[in-house]
Amino acid sequence: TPPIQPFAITFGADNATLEPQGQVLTRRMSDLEGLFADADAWARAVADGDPVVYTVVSSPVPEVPRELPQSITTIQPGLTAGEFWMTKGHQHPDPQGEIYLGLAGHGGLLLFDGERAEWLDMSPGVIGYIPPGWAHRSVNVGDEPYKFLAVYPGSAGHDYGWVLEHGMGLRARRAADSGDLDLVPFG
Ligand code: M6P
Ligand code: ZN
Repeated sequence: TPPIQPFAITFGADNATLEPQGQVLTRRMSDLEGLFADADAWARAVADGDPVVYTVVSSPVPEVPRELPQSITTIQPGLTAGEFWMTKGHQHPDPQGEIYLGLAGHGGLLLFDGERAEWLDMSPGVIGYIPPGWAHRSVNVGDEPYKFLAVYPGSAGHDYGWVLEHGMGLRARRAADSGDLDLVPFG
């Protein structure tokens, strides 16, 4: 493939699209097996229409060494047995940093290095920094779609097995009484 030439990205009016655009990834509830605390509630949601939980629209920059790919992720609002809808979460097999920029809605960036968990509140205009070696998951804690731009090294990669094995340290739940965000120990 020819080298990527310099180009500018234009956000769509609703911040949901990139122009020019590369791959679009759609993750449904069935793609999130083993991630929600309540496996029965997850299975019911899969059986009951298997909703789209999030989409990832990438720019044309490929995930190869030395390139700097970008993508916009849109997480739909939703709850599975009180747990806010979220991304799968991953580690970078080649530990490298990444930045997220909040574009719309209200979310959180959950970070876990295997011992410590951190939560960054994400709203439009906020940049969340993911240091090398920290697994990362995004969560929609609002009532509208949560959108963010990600920029990451093309050689970083995605290790999803790490999260299945180690968890993410915390879970983001909606408190039954107040409706507020409740961060609870992973279980
Ligand atoms: C962001 C970036 C992508 C990632 C996506 C969805 O856009 O971090 O690299 O793929 O979020 O997250 P996940 O891969 O954990 O499903
Ligand atoms: Zn990443």
